[in-house]
Amino acid sequence: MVVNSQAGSVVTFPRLESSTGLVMRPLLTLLLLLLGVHVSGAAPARPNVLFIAVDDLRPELGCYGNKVIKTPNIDRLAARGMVFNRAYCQQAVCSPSRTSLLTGRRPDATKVWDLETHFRVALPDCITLPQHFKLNGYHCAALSKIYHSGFEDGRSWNEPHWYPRGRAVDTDPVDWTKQIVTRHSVNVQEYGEKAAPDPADNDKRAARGKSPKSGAAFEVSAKQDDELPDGATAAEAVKRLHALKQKGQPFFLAVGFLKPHLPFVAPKKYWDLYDPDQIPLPAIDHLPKDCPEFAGHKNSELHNYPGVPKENPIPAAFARQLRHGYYAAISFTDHNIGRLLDALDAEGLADNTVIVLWGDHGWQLGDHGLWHKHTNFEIATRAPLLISVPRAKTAGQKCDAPVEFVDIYPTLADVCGLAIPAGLDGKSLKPFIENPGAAKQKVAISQYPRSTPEGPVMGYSIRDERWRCTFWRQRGGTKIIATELYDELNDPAETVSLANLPEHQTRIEAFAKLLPPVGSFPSDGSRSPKGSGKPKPAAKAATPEDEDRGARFDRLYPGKTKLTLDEYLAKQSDAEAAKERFKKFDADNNGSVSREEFIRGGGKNPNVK
Ligand SMILES: [Ca+2]
Repeated sequence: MVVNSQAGSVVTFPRLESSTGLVMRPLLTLLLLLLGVHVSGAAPARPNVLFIAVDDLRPELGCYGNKVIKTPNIDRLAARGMVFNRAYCQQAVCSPSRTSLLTGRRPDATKVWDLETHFRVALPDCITLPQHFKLNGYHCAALSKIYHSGFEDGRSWNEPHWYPRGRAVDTDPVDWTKQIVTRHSVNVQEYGEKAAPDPADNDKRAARGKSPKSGAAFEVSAKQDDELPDGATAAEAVKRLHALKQKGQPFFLAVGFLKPHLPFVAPKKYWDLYDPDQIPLPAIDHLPKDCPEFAGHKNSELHNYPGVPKENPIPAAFARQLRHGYYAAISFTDHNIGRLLDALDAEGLADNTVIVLWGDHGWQLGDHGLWHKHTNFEIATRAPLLISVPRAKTAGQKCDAPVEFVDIYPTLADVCGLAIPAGLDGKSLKPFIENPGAAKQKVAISQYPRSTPEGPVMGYSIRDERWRCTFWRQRGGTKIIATELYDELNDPAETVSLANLPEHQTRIEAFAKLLPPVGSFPSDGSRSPKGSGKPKPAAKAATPEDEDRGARFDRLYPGKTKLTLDEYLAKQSDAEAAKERFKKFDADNNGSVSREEFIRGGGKNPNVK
């Protein structure tokens, strides 16, 4: 239905408050006619959504100006959509970022700042982005990594959440604390024999109570595309698109690709696309001048892969191999994305499908001497965001406004004509899709927790069009223990923090006014979309920080009475800080942490007033 399309409007789909809105449409049309509003043509079907999540992809893409990388398929998606040049995740690590995007709420609302917490602990009745589409009559399905693995959400989908390793994993739609696993026949493994972990070694580790070792950090794979998890996912997605076309119902298909996340495993042909000497090196290989040491980290995620040199910085020759692997893995993913675009064309779905592609956060490839994510720097927080809306007049353009991943939920609802639920933390980007030069008012805010000598802090990093200002604030308090300021125009590599210079104090004060007030974010589900749920039972609304530490120990480490360091780290996202905590907890210094030590060592959480 097109109702007096406004100048510059991209596309207007029927706005339905809920599936019951279908019943209302003839009445609404009659009302509009009586009011003299022009109603033209039959209502087109609501657009489908193809939602593509890429793990650990930084904007190292042709359409973002990289001249070496080969990403022809993502570039052709860019040519039919809007490229958001300054899109920022809310926290540069998988689960907090994905959870925030999929719930439309910041990490301070989801209470997911780590890799151990399900968002339904804090927001039991939250209506997720796909769930909102499901409630509006869409058929919703997920392939491979969408939520962080192990934190799936059965209420989001109409069918089991499929993974390429022989399983579908979901939570029970009624009781989200129950996991449901079903088997299917597509089961591919990542490594070839040489790079795979040694099963005998892992048996020995298991006997000592240690977690299994990973395979190598990279592999030039002898396998064919579809013998690797992402190739199998692309093949499944092509089949699903065909089936969804036959179904004739609007769909929301979420397809996750695991690469370029470590390990960098890609078929040889993608490695062969690059001469490693042509791949650019980081502009700076150490932390910025005048930046606090704890803003960085010790590259633990990378060091956990066998064969990676133990020292920092990573030796140049090995770093070059890793960068080569990252590029190969991106080109492999690009090829898989191309298969989805081809399938949309082949099925005749392209003209009625909104496509969004996002990487869950940025990635450091030795920049600042750092690898992987887990920081508040520009290169870890900035991630690709491409949105293609059929018939958009702005196709192929780029938008420089700072935007946030919490904006994706309201944007997709908006461009598909669904109501935008109350309580979301982001804003629809439709004005920018209609006009990339639209008035910009907002900043993007990312965050990352750290342990410091002065206690736990949350680093809030605020980005406007020119500057990045990061405040490290006490958890649950108001004290700022460190501030960083970067001029992204004149120093895009963030080589020096300007926060100590007197001429920038007024600017820093202005940024400080944008900090989330202490305790401003709700800790329960009270900001769930209106009418979506009942009052929360107190037990489930409690956050892990509110939990009794004994209960937390039992939840995280069921059946255990004491923990080795490896066992402890397996459930902690911030390895460096966690190692320090482990030492602190281990009061009798015997190399293990008992349940009692865990309870005593944690002390009172500063977030609990
Ligand atoms: Ca990730």
